[in-house]
Amino acid sequence: MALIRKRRLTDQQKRRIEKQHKSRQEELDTSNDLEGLVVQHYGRQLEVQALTIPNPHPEKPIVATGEPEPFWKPIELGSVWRCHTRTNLELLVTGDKVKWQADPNTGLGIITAIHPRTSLLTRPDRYHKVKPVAANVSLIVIVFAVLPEPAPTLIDRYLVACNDADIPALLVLNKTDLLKDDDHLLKLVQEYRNLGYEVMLTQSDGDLTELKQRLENETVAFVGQSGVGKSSLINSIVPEALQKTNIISENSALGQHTTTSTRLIKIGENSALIDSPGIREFGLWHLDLEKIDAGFPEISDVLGHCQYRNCTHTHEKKCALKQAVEENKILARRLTSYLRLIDEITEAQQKS
Ligand SMILES: Nc1nc2c(ncn2[C@@H]2O[C@H](COP(=O)(O)OP(=O)(O)O)[C@@H](O)[C@H]2O)c(=O)[nH]1
Ligand SMILES: [Mg+2]
Ligand SMILES: [Zn+2]
Repeated sequence: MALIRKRRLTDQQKRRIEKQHKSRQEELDTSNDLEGLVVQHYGRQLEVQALTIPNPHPEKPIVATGEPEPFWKPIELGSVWRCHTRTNLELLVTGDKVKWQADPNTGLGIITAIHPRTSLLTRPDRYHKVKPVAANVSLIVIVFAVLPEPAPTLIDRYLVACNDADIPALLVLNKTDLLKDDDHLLKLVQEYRNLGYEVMLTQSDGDLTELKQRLENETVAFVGQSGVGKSSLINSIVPEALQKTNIISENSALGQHTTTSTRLIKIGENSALIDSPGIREFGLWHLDLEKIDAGFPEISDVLGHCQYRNCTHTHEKKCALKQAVEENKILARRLTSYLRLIDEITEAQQKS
């Protein structure tokens, strides 16, 4: 008995000492690490952009005259490096801010640590596991357009997803060149503004100064139905991004994607755009029932005030939500949206 206890203690001590040793080692190893930004990831392959450079910079090996020049990649600000990660790190994604080390002799880097994330966009993989897609997105631009005619339920759905990801949303009505005077869409714009959402009106080849200013200091993701002009807008804002526009037979229609990578594109000095097929599908993934309520703040305010606790807000005579609609406190359209989303999710849950 005593023996066992003694051995257990020793094991524990050993582990503790090892742990202390390891963390001290890591501290030592990482004290000269560089700061970096993950600008692209394909599965476990990562590309990191150097945000700082070592001081002093490692010196290029000198070779005797006549000898071939060895490989050498200087560590420059903004240079992009293919990197591995330390095995103890969680799965990293585009947008992650990291600590890393560069090896000029190989042109490869190793990521040693990850900085805390301010946000994380995820999506289910084909095995229904949650996969991270992009980190540190600070603004989601929901693009809709005069044509194709927007489905307000879809916009509401995006808003629910943004709220769930805890990322502010900016609504952008694009293709305003196609707006008619007195267009019903202007009413829709006003409705969202009344609900407290930020809405901008744009035309892809028009003056985008206001939008560009709004994107300053943000890491942005553009979402929205196909054909609304996301790629066109992105091309106008960051011509370097070179988005393909208007390819109707885009592979995604067949459930495939031309690329599975998620990349980060700088917009000027302090802003960035993160783009990937996964992000384009943002908001269309499965949502949880309890997240719907939170995405409709004006409805959440009234929920719980119905006569019946299990009120379906449809046929009941004394329903607080329906009453709020009659009193113009809630838009009938928003209640319809809300109930449709609830229905959809309840149905999906019954199936699985
Ligand atoms: N009239 C008009 N057409 C636009 C505008 N922006 C984009 N388009 C057109 O709408 C179509 C779809 O644009 P695209 O950028 O590919 O949309 P995405 O699917 O959201 O990326 C293309 O034919 C564009 O030329 C705009 O502001 N006004
Ligand atoms: Mg596009
Ligand atoms: Zn009710």
